[in-house]
Amino acid sequence: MVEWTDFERETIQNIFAQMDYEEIGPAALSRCLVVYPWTQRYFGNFGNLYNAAAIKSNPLIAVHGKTILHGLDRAVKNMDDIKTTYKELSVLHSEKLHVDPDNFKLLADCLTIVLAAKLGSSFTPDIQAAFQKFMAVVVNSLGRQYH
Ligand code: HNI
Repeated sequence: MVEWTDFERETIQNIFAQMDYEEIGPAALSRCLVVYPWTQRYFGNFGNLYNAAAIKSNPLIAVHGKTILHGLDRAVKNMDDIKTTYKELSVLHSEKLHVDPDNFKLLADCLTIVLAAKLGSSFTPDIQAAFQKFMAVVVNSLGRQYH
């Protein structure tokens, strides 16, 4: 069971309350597909992923970037039991989508970088620490149903 300080809880709630999902979700997912090109293999039915410009302007990638953030919302609303919250999503990524769980960490890192660029100097080390702790729990929970 993960313990959260008041500061960590407030930080996570604030970050997601202020986040523009339309901007950040697509930016994080497309960055992941560009920086770690092997992650493109799971999106073979998403059309043109030929280069960075194609990925950034791909409407299906944009929609899916938002879907991922809405998926993270569930963890924000259930910070005390992220493991159970993600049980089904973990099974889906493992058994149906066959997504290598190492990729969750790559996406989490891309999201952190996109946020840092967006928030600038207000993304302090303390805030980054809280955010990365949250994403580490998400990544761990999404990887729970793999065997
Ligand atoms: Ni992921 C579908 C959440 C990481 C590949 N993913 C989903 C859905 C949610 C979701 C929510 C929609 C489920 C449904 O339809 O019921 N994914 C998340 C979250 C993370 C994540 C919260 C990590 C933070 N997914 C990843 C990664 C990959 C990935 C890293 C591959 C590199 N996900 C997929 C694919 C689908 C998917 C592929 C199905 C997409 C589709 O529409 O066909």
